[in-house]
Amino acid sequence: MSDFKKVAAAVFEGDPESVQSLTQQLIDSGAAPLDIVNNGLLAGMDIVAPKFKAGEMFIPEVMMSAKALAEGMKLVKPLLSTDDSAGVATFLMGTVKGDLHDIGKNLVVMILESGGFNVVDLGIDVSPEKFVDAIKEHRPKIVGMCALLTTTMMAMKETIELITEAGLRDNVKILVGGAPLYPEFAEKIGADGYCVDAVACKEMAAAMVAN
Ligand code: B12
Repeated sequence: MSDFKKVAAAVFEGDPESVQSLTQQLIDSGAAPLDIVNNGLLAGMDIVAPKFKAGEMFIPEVMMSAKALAEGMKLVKPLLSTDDSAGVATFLMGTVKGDLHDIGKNLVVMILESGGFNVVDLGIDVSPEKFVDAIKEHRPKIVGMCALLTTTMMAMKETIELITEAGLRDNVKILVGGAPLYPEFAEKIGADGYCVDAVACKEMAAAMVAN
């Protein structure tokens, strides 16, 4: 089994200690941080997802996998090269109301920070009101919203409507993401963009602040 596959297997098994030591071994052997994320840590979640869907894994086990993945991410985070191309642009991020998924959001935050963004992470289950208050407080250039459930996707629309009602829509660009989303949905709810993954988000956000 390759070293990346061993990390993936340890994530799937929900074994934080093994994820830590195997990730450290990969780092010590000179593996690129993003390869460790994509081919090791996230590859582990790719094993979890279909098993959860098929009812072969249950919530506590998935939570253990998420915890194991987070341990690996902690080691990789400081190694992601940082550049300051985004200047000090603030990116406000949150998982929308009713939604507790944060693995993908946390990854996007990590990659944005490595791209020089000052990220204010509001966490999970963020109400439209909280997004609006945070825009007033932090004056971000970009607001990012994450949803993983088809039932919470509409909270993004609600949030954009409240941002508009508060007179703040012209002050911010809005990016949306999460597994069930697609570009036409982003357009339909009035977002400025959809990104399929964390690296695409960093690139789109950097282009937005450059203009
Ligand atoms: C892990 C997981 C959980 C964990 C979450 C742990 C955590 N801390 O996040 C737990 C066990 C808690 C959980 C709970 C539930 N889950 Co769940 N979960 C998943 C699972 C297996 C993996 C999600 C994940 O982390 N993927 C890995 C990350 C890296 O991918 P990602 O999130 O898509 O993020 C990437 C991109 O989308 C993008 N991106 C993400 N966010 C953003 C934001 C912006 C701004 C941008 C630009 C881009 C971007 O970049 C990321 C990195 O590249 C998915 C299966 C799946 N296929 O997605 C189900 C899944 C999302 N869950 C599902 C369900 C049903 C639930 C529950 C309702 C189960 C239940 N019966 O209680 C609850 C809901 C809880 C709630 N209210 O939110 C369903 C949703 C079905 C649907 N159509 O809505 C799925 C699809 C599983 C399935 N049935 O197939 N879940």
